[in-house]
Amino acid sequence: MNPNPSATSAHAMLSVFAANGIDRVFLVPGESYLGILDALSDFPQIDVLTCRHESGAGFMACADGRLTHRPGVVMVSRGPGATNAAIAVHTAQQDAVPLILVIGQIPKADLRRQAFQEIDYQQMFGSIAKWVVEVTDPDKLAEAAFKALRIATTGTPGPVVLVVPEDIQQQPVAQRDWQLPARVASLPDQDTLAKIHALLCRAERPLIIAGGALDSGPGRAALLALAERFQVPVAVSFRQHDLFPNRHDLFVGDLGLANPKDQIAAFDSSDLILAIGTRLGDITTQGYTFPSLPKPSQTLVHVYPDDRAVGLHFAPDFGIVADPAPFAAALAAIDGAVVLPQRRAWLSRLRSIHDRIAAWPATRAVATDGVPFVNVVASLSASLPADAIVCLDAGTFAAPVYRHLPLTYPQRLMAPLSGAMGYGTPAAIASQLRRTDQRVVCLVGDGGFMMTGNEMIAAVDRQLPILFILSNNQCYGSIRVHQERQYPGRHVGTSLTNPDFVGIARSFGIQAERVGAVDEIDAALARGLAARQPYFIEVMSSLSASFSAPAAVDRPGD
Ligand SMILES: Cc1ncc(C[n+]2csc(CCOP(=O)(O)OP(=O)(O)O)c2C)c(N)n1
Repeated sequence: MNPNPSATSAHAMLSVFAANGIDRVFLVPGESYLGILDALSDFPQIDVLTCRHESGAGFMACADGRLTHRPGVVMVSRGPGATNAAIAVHTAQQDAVPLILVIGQIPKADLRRQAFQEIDYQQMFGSIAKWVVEVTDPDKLAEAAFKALRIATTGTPGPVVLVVPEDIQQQPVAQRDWQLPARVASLPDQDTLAKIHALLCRAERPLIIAGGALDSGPGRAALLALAERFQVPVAVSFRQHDLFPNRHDLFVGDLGLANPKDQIAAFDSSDLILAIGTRLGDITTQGYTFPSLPKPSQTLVHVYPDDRAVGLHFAPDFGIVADPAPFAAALAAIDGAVVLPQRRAWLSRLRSIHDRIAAWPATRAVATDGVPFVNVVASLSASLPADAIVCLDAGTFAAPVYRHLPLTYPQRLMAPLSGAMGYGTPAAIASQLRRTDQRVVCLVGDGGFMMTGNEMIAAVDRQLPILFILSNNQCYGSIRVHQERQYPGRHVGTSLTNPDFVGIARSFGIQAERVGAVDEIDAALARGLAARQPYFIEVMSSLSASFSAPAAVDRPGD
């Protein structure tokens, strides 16, 4: 019993969270953090979503952090709970989204005795978390929570692990006010801005690579203004399709897992790259080959709010540690934009490559082994609500979404940069909880659904009108595609025996139907999109269709 609930260390921690905008936590309970759980009952302003697996809870927190730019908070028990949650720490790190993983720990006196369910989390998460802190003084718990918020959201956003031994959670402590300071935008000096402006005016073949740090209202607006002002083509970084309107004349594609060689060669023939808000990481740079290492052949301006990311792989001519949105806005606002006539030919070259890639392949084609999933994506594209949030799991079913489904914000793409299976369903739950007025559509494979599909029950519990579309090809299809390319005819470990997915959805209390032929797709989607409650469509997908992707696809879409 806690005689003074307003004055325990757990309350102090939650007060810091609440004071800094945390209004939801995702958790699987555990005996190692009963004190924190108990304190949560004194914080009605914090919504508690109880999950079925820590990976599901963690993915939800990743998606929530991505949408709000505040840390998604996931709470788990020690040992088994923490190990289950590890995938979220990795995903938050790869995706650059703010996350706080709160772990209950064994009692302080038993630390490092290899006690029951003990883990040294510094060792476990040290290489993927931005900060791991084990708090052993109850007085310091609120301070640690404050620093966790700060570290998770600054520089390159990412995961922080906050470990709290069970016996320091309900200790009496003084309550202090830990309020994050308002963010002050960092901008380059006027002289540097003027130089970059001059570069832009002189460039014949400029290219903007826009990255996730532009994911905000001001970020999108500034990017659009800058691109239009100077008529600069825009490519978005890995899985950041919704940063720039995909039907805009200046949109020339995304940098992902399946860019054809001629497109990358064309991008690389640019004479100026403005890499704004991107880390210029592995996939965006096509395995660190575009632009060329270490000194790109064109002028490179790299703008990112973290000095550890700017110029990390590529030596830029201008490496600028600054907030990308005000940077782009300031650049667009300078008087005297010059647009050289040569830009027209440059743009049309990039656009024609993009148009070729984005064109829908022969849809309505019928494979003999099921429905080519590209047909489902094509129909979805035609009927996609203007505010749709498309949540994707990992798998080959997702390839047509990345290539062919044009999005315009507020339409959003929620797909893990980590390529983690199991992300889609929990991301859909978190997205619909956060964006109650938008339409959430979740696309998931039979493999990924069996990892975290149980979290779908939250859609029933909270009456979330999510449309779930499951691609059932009875296979870990993406891996089968890799196998066929590297070890033709040998299929160890990729065939799946599946349950009755429609039956599962119905047993959850969800309306469900099965699509077994191409001509059933449109009507099923119409019913699903019209539903005001969760709706589930199982598509009996063709596996063979995954092998006949357009020639431009070099790698399947994990
Ligand atoms: C957690 C996790 N485990 C394994 C993988 C490797 N992997 C990538 S895609 C894939 C198969 C996905 O299968 P499914 O969900 O059925 O979709 P499909 O590729 O068949 O469309 C696997 C196993 C991964 N990305 N994430």
